[in-house]
Amino acid sequence: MLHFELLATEGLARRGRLTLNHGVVETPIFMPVGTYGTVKGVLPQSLLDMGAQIILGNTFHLWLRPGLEVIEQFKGLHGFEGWNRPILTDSGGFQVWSLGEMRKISEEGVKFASPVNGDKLFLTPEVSMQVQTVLNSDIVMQFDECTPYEVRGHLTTEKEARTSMELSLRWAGRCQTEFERLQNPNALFGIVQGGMFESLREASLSHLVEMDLPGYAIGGVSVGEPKEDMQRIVAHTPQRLPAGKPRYLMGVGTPEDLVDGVAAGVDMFDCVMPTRNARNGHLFTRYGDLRIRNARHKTDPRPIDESCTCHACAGSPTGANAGSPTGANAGSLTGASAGSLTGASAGGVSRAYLHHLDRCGEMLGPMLTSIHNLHYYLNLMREIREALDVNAFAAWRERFHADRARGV
Ligand code: PRF
Ligand code: ZN
Repeated sequence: MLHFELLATEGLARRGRLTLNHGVVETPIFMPVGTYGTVKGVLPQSLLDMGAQIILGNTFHLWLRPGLEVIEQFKGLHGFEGWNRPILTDSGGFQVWSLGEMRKISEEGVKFASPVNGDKLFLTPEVSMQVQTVLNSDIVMQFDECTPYEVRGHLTTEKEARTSMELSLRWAGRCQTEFERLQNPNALFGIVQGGMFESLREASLSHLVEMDLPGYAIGGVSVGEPKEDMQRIVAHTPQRLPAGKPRYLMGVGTPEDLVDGVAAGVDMFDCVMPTRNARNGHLFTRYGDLRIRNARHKTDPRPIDESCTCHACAGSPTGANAGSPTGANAGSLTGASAGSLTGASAGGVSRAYLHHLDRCGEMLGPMLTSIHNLHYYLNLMREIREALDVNAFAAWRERFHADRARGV
């Protein structure tokens, strides 16, 4: 089941509402990545607090561990991981592709050795649909081949990209047949491939559109190509997909990439960047990026981002501190926090403290920075939705770029 409603548009940008079996998703949306059935280091309650509406899971990883017998016992991924909102699962196509030399692709599917125990496994479009049916994810991705940008130093030729794209199209057909045979009650998305070639992208999408799937993704970008190539494909493809169906740009990207994607007509994004970068001390803020490992933060009493209302910056995801017009948040971080220790809620933490946690390898460090970065991404999308609601996205976008260039 999937229902998509367009609420407003501004240029190619769209404000929409997606209704799935486990709930409603306001678009444009960012989807936190929970590969193994966990958004690394972040409590499900924290995800709700920061406004996450839908999260990702991975067919490939969950098939290997814990395996279908375990997840079946919980009637799917929602019950297993304790998340009763929408979930999207990737098909495994991209993940087996990422195994590099360890796999062998044929018409039938992909043979590979399990990175967990070396078992020989065979992932096919049918198996991917069977696994995703057990996972009971709200959005099921087709099994595809992500066309590489280059292989061993040579750029993928148009002929190679066509062969790969056509294989993905045949696999899309097999996915649709199996998805229907299994009477999966959720929604199957097709994935546009075609490498860096606009003509191939158009051929791919026109075949997928003929299949009349409930939603479409743009795959095969952010695979090591120069930024200009990604921007060229993102500017080309979304607008050519059916207006009445959701559009999902897979595995992208930086905050700037998301804003450009929305401007090009994309509704949904996922990326490991906010969580992976958080674990490496790379933090996103309204005024640019910050490296918490840098020695200059050693004694800095300020929060990561003074305008942020996350658990790490404000102590309260609802912004009870930061929202205060008297600036009580800044005060609480520079010493006035003694008062908050007597109260019921914790205040935010300083850059100095996060720098210290990182230095000591304390697990609270990546937990807090992951919350902050995800909050930043989700809040970015919330601001975009609010701007689109009042036809002010273009103005919002200019301010976004000016703020990001200001520096922290
Ligand atoms: N295909 C699938 N998953 C993906 C991609 C793809 O092309 C990408 C490309 N950026 C990320 N995740 N199935
Ligand atoms: Zn924050």
